[in-house]
Amino acid sequence: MISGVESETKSTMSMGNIIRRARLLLLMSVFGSIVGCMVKSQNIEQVTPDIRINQIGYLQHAKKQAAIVEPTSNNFSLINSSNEPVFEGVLLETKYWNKSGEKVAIADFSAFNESGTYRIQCGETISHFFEISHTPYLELVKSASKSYYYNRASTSLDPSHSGIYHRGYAHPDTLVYVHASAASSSRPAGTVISTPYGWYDAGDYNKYVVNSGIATYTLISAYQHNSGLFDSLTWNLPESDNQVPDLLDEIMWNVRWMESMQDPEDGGVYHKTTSASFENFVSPSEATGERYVVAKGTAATLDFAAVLAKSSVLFRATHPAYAAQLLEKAEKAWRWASVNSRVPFENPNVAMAGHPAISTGGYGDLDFRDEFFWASTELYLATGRDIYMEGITIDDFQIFRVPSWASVETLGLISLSSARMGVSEKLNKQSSDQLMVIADRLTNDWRTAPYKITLDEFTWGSNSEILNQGMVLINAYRLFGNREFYEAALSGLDYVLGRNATGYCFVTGEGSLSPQKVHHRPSASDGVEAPVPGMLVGGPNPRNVNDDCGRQAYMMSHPARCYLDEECSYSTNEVAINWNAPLVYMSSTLQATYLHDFKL
Ligand code: 9MR
Ligand code: 9MR
Repeated sequence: MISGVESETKSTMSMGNIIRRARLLLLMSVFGSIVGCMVKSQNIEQVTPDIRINQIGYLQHAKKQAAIVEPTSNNFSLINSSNEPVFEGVLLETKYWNKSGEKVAIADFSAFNESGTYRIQCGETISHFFEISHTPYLELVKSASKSYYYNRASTSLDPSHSGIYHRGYAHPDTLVYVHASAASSSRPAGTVISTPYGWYDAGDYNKYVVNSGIATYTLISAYQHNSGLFDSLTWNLPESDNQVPDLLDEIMWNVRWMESMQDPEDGGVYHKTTSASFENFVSPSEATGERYVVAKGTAATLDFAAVLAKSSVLFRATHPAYAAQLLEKAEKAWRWASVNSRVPFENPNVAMAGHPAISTGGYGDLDFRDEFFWASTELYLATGRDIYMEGITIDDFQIFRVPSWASVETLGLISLSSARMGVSEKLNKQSSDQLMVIADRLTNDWRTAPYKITLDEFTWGSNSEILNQGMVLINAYRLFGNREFYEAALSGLDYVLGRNATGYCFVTGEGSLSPQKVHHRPSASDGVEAPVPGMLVGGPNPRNVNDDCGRQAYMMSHPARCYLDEECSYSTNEVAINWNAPLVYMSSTLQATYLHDFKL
């Protein structure tokens, strides 16, 4: 048994894994000597990546499933850390998944609910170790949340809060030019403004309002839906001693930046703070290209309005004066958007008035109905003013979509359906029913899928898609109490943590096989082999691989396996704030809901 563990090379193991593994070996040797006389499992040949497990672990009294690829036996067993079988099961029907080109069978061990460290054996193969406990996701909640600290702009990271990931001061963003595309009479092209703080968007060093919108909303919701959990957690931030929960400190860091993106004169919001083009793979403090705010747009302005309105509700009780300012800014943004209701964003791709062309991320969108709906709901919930109700017409949407940066109407739906006060019974019911429609559809897909997951299409950031599906499902569970909604949501977490067609746990520093060469400039330039921990990579995405590592590098014929752990692979191996946010949301909500509803 131990030889299987040792066969894994150190170079594929992150620091966290090494420490965890060392602890486990110690535990096993102590435990092993006590129960050494018990019967041992026989014929275990090889640790296989083909038993796809949630590599972090499972909740003791919830659904527990692994996926076994091309199983060589119809039976499986659960083996404890003393190498004894503790549970035997029969695999569910083997199904072929055309998205991965694999035959897969589910091993369901939900009936086994004793805490401990286990592996799954099938035929002569065995999986890596995983945990079964009441709290397998607590550490994940913290590391996924802390990733935002590591991506902060306008700061240094000192070793006492960042350990080996410390870095020098970078991106003050106090000298930012109003780009010609954003010029107005009170702020002509070249005006210097200050837009400090915020998080780097992803593997790049730019800050985009649209993407900050959904990311910040999702973190705020994580807090609002699980405040008890977050009030008890801390992850060593510089602000950890200030009596404010760490997640709220982190959210404030970004909201401060968002505030600075509004033109105080007219209320319009610039699309992004950016360098003219993507910087090289250098450390933050070496990425010193001039910074600009670029063109105002309807999507950025409405997303800003939604997030600031929601933040004002969040901070109303503890920071009333600040909350009032946020609401004023949100309403002012709304007024700008009401007049400028169709201003799309597009990169200014030619030099203008002595300013360079801009080629960084687009986050462009042409349809603003969803942004209007979202902003109206948040403004209505924050103010109670009927004028915002006029924009709330649930019937306008034929279909509410799983949220993404470009599709935000369902964020409003979640806010409306979870509001305890200030929403009419009719609106509350209408919005809950719409969530139920999406949840039913996802649950149907989940029931029949070979991997028992809700994802079947792989677009850029597919890992966030399955987690955003989960966010809808868990909210439907919160409203209707249908246990299958919880289980389908949980399968999304299982998926990103390893029960998927690549065998990767897609969160850096977690699990037995996790991404090492992420497309993340700070990780690439810090001289530390392991990437910054707690980051979710984009995941399989067959559509956009052309320009990065070349098509031939990918398994193009199998979308669900079209993933590459290489630095060049921004189409599959980048990280982003809007992808990590649903990881924070899901890990915290699934964990807290479990402790509240299922723990016996
Ligand atoms: O590093 C950039 C990444 O953050 C973006 O998501 C991606 C797509 O817009 O672009 C990356 O930058 C690449 C650029 O588009 C083309 N030249 C190589 C750059 C770094 O790999
Ligand atoms: O997540 C974005 C994806 O939906 C788009 O298809 C893609 C190309 O425009 O851009 C992605 O966002 C990137 C952004 O433009 C720049 N920072 C990195 C983001 C993640 O790759």
